[in-house]
Amino acid sequence: MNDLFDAIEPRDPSREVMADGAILLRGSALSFEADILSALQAIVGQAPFRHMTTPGGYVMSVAMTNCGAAGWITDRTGYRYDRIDPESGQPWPAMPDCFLGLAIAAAAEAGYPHFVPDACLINRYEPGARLSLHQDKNERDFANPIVSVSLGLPATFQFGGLKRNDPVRKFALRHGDIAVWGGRSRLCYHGVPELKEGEHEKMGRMRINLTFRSAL
Ligand code: MD3
Ligand code: FE
Repeated sequence: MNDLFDAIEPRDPSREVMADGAILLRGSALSFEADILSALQAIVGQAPFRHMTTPGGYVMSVAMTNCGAAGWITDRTGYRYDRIDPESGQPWPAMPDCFLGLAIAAAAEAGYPHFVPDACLINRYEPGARLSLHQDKNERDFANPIVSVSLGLPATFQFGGLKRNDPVRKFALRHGDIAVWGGRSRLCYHGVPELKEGEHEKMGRMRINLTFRSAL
């Protein structure tokens, strides 16, 4: 059936199916690079990157900020979405139109035509930073996918199953790659092992990942 489909409509080489519901669109953000980077600069001016503390008392090696109606936060009391940035006491910066348009277009391309994000978590990795294996389950409705945009240094991404001990597969995520995680992949465990040392021509010594969510 897949072969028949490919014969009619040849597979787009920039599109990879990672798992049921998980689609990788290689380089899809590259044509919006300049708009994304200037929007990012404005967001970080209002809501700077910070290292949050987990409920267990660990300071995360990944620095984070948010834009949109809600932002993901963690502190000693737990993980949650909040409309207010706890550092400023103000609402998170608005979601820029170029972020919103990119996320909606990528989700539609991956087969989720109704996705409208209300939150964008922005992760900054410097060499050595890592995100241990976890599930994203603070969002209200898991029928909505998550869209991620990778910028800067390349990272290995670990993609597991519905149980923490399920085997993981590894994918390289590079500058400009967009991935959409929905359906049967939505609650899969995933993580990013220590970022390797390097220097990216546009982003310098870091990796930034935008994850668009329908949280509220
Ligand atoms: C698979 N971020 O912010 S993006 C996160 O590269 C997060 O910063 C990683 O995991 C990063 O929660 C990975 C890819 C990603 C995001 C969400 C997912 C993969 C996902 C949700 C479900 C399954
Ligand atoms: Fe995650």
